[in-house]
Amino acid sequence: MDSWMGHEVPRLPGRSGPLRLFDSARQGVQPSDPSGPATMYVCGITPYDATHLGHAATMITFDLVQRMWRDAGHEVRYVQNVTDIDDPLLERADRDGEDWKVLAMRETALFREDMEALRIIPPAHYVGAVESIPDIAEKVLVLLKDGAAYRLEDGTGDVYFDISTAPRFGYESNLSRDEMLEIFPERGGDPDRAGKRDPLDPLLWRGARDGEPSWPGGELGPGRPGWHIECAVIALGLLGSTIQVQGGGNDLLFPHHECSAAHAERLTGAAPFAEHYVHAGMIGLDGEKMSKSRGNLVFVSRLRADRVDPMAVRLALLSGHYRADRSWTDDLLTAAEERLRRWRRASVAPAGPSGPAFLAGVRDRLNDDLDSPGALRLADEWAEQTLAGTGDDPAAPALFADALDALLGIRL
Ligand code: 5CA
Ligand code: ZN
Repeated sequence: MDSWMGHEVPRLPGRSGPLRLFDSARQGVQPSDPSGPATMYVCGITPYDATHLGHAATMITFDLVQRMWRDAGHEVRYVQNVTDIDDPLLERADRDGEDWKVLAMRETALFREDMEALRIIPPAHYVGAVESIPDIAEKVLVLLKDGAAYRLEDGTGDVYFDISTAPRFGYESNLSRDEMLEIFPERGGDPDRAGKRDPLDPLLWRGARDGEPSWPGGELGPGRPGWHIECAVIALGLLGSTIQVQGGGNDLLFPHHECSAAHAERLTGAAPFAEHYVHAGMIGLDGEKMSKSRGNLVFVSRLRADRVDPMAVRLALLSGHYRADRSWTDDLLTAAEERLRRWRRASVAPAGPSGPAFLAGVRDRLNDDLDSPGALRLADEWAEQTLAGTGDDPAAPALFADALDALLGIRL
């Protein structure tokens, strides 16, 4: 599948120190300083609706990871998926009497435009579930033959993963079994399905049903893939048996990332699947969770159509820490627009306080678990002093603009 267009990223003098990131599995901030290429897999959209500000915030978070790694001199290998076949997509297409393929193509195209407008550096590989089906079917068969998966005996052809064969199950989310049992059905799981060995066993392959799309699965029989195995197989195929960062919103902590890791680890024998499991907070609207049922989604494409500067949208989302669940408000956008105006004025001043000191400060803040609010405060201080006429570094305004562009993705 095609990714989107990238932008040129300014080169900055010197190099960043190692990036430190919170890892959900180890429940603490740990360095991410790989000796080889830095590898990252981010869980992308299920394209049944337009990109909302929650998706945007999550994509911006991992864009910062990529920017800081590059700034530290790492080669970055970044893969993102599109879940272009799954129950929610089929349900929406059914509801609207639309072909699911047309719906997926349209929303994915819109997502690409939104990502470009927000200056998200594109992944090297942007991969759909549908195009990955032969690989997924092959790996499900491996799990089946290996005794880590089983077929239900009800004639459906459905195949489940046996979590009792994953001794580390639970290490990624750090949830108790009771907590898992509570969350599982809320996030696509089917604990009550008759014939499963454990209520938490996740679906690997859904046998073909009348009226549902299906693909030949070879020895597996016709059907379509489960959700967690999709991400495990795409990541393993393009990035190797272990990766630096597995990313997504914190709604994916369990069961999605726990199950993906369990599948991958069983397939490769290498653990942990990801060195860091990184989770972005949920974005809500005016204090309420943004959700389709509440009808309170704010779409990036809507804001763009209303002529809102995408850089203001990006800046508004960066004004909160990525890990915090937080709310979008109109005031947040107004404040970001105001901030952008001040920064733009300061960036064309004849001189300002030391550029290298500003750059070092921003690098330090972002390397500290992506402290974007801290980085924004430093930029505010620098701009305030510059606009007040203090500071005598004539190269500082240009470096200020380059640093914001390269590290925060904010082009003035
Ligand atoms: N296709 C799957 C991942 S494999 C999926 O969760 N799709 S999604 O469209 O629901 O979400 C796309 C990405 O945005 C995921 O990383 C998800 O965790 C994140 N996300 C979804 N809603 C929000 C939100 N309200 N705030 C922040 N991030 C969100
Ligand atoms: Zn995923």
